[in-house]
Amino acid sequence: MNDSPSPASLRIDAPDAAAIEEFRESILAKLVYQVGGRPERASPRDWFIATALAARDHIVDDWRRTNDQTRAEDRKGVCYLSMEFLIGRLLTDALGNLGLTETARQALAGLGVDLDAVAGQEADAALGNGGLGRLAACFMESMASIGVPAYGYGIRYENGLFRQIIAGGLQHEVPEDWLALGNPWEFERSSLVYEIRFGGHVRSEVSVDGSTRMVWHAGEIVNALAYDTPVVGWRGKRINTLRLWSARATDPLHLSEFNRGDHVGAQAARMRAEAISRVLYPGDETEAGQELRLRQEYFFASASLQDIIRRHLSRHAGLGNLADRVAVQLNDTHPAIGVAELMRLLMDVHGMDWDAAWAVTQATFSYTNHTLLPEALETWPVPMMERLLPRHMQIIYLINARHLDTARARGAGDALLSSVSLIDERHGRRVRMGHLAFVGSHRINGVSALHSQLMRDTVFADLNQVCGDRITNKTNGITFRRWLHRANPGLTHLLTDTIGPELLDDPERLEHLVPLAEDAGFRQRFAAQRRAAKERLTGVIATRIGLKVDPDALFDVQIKRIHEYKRQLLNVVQTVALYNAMRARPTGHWIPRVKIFAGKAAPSYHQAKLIIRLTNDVAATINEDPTLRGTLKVAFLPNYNVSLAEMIIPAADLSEQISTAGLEASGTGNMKLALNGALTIGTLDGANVEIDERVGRDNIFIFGLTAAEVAERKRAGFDARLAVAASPELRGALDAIASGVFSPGEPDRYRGLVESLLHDDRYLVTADFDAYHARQRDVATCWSKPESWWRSAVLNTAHVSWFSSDRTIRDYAEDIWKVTPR
Ligand code: 26V
Repeated sequence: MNDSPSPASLRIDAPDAAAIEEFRESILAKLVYQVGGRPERASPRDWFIATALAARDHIVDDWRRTNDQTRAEDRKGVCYLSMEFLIGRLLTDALGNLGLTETARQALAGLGVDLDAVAGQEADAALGNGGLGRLAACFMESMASIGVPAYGYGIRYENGLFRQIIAGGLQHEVPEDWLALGNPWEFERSSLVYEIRFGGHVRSEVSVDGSTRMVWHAGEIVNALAYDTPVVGWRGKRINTLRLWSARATDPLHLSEFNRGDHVGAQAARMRAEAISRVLYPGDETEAGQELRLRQEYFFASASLQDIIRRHLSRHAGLGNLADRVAVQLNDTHPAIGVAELMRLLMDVHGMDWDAAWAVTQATFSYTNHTLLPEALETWPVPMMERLLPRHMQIIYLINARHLDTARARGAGDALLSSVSLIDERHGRRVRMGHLAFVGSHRINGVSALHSQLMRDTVFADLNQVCGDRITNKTNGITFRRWLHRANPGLTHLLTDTIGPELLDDPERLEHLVPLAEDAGFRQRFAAQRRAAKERLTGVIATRIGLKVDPDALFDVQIKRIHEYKRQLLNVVQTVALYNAMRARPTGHWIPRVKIFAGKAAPSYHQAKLIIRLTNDVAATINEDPTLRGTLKVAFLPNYNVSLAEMIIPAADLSEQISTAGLEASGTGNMKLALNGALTIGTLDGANVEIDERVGRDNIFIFGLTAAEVAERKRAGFDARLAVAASPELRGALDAIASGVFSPGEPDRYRGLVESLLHDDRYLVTADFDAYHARQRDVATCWSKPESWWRSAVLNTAHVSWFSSDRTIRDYAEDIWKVTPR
């Protein structure tokens, strides 16, 4: 796991000898008394645990101080409910934000230990699939950094996202046992336990005061146990809490069964209960519909809301003012059942009447949508809901009845009513979780300007009309601490040396780089940083897949989940077209290029897995072809995760953001790559549109159909065969793939893939091919003029400060949460 080739850390912390000595003593004490090791025999893993525990000591006091202060001042706080937090490694993050990196480096050096090697020992916490989970992690860091009191609430999965192994070109999934060697960052809160109920039935019962209440007699109870991880803000400003729930059986062992000799049966209930937090669902944007997934969603939504209510009641007499003290953000529909759960808690447990409870609920929640893909919009079968959550189903019916009354009063007819109903009656009765989140929230947001507009125009048009304009845009952002300062310390040094260390606190200063784009000396220093990062990545490529690549070649990078709409296939087909052209004219002027791919496919997503296989097959053929003399190489790097992203991004020259327009909600990798000075080749989709506006058309390679044109093509009926017939290069590439040039042992391996492209090109790969191929030629031309390439690269870094997640969070704080950062 030690694969962190990062160079020297940022010199923002100038430690004195005493601090270094103190930290060294602390590490040694942790090693001896907590790890139980000895310095002369300690493994790198032992040193990691000892260092993390020493760093943790620096956090704990500030953590308590932050919490005490927020409570004393009774500040409003944010609760960010998310099924996923893709946080990655924490040691360098914590040390960096505490200003302790140099202290730790020198403390360890004195013990003959290298900090980077130690940091490389940490398991990557992959409690998320992709963009949505990583956004939650960036938001947590930004909230702590700009001073927003916040709790992140989620699930402590025992197994995070699977580890991807590529064998014979195929993806294999292996469980990721990230907790196996211990997790020094988490604190088990054994006193924070909530009961989560499932099943059973509901009865209305008369209480002693004569009032009637609905009482839910559950069939099954599971405990939720809290684990807290501190989230350290920049310069230690605030320390917030990431609170993750772990499922525990209420009755771990049926002793009578055990004593009767049924040792397995005696543990069955426990296995069933604890399965809830066993594993992260690995499909992003694919409909799961699995009962276990619904159990996970309710489990964490309920535990989180019970915790929020308990914390509120520890300081307030009632729940009527809940929304004044806390804003609850729903990260996609995954926690949307929380709308019904909060209603249940307010009414059935705390005795509020419907109208008061509904007012509190709507004022408390807001909802972020992250995708408009129909297959990713969650719905649950009504019978499953009735069986698992009978009281919630009643509440959802009541919410729906009132919601439809309002719509009718505003003049809605039958068609509109069935479109805005919380129940989809079209294919079996199903609860629409997006609708539930929408009506239960006072604000609904999309994650880029285009995406928010498409929400208004398409999927949520009717609801937005009936509910009064509630949709707002909050374009995503990324934390610059992780994605620039830590991932690319070399470039960061160059920037702070040139425009001053204030940059670390004020990213808008990046604009001061604009005149430097005209300075040949600066461009050269900028390019030298890239060259060093590429040199390091070259080493990683060699050790991981045994491929030798030239660090002077153009590094052309597409790193993200493998999905048809993201169009890795377009990139691979273009690679084949380029290969054909190179072989046809071996003496032509070809710039050396390395196509780098990385990403995981959902285990059940066969088409995505086939695309991985094709990429590896194409790579194997191209990388072995002597006629190319090394000018083109293709690398598929296995097991893409946060740590691998941190190594690839500083080394990328070209950033591939080529989704079918209208389908990528935002993208955040696009921001990370542009910030590190990569030029984007992309469609006008998601946040690419806003990147384009900021960096300017001269510094980005835009191509392809717009979202409106895509909609029009689909409406008119698009025939891929005509597009292929009109493009000899596309035809040549598809013929090569279909006829087995890249799969000689099984010539028909990709025939079906190509056939399906010709018959139903849903993502318009063939429609955009020529424009993409032409733009790639422009890329090559630009690359061969270093002056213009590096001018554009500098201007990319200069113009993207707006994509800091600090800006995004300030926007949520002001417009949605009504909290004041400080
Ligand atoms: C859906 C499902 C369905 C059930 C199985 C598990 C599962 C897991 C995740 C999802 C939704 C994924 C949505 C998502 O990741 N959207 C991405 O969000 C990013 C942050 O806003 C954004 O940059 C990407 O464009 C968007 O695709």
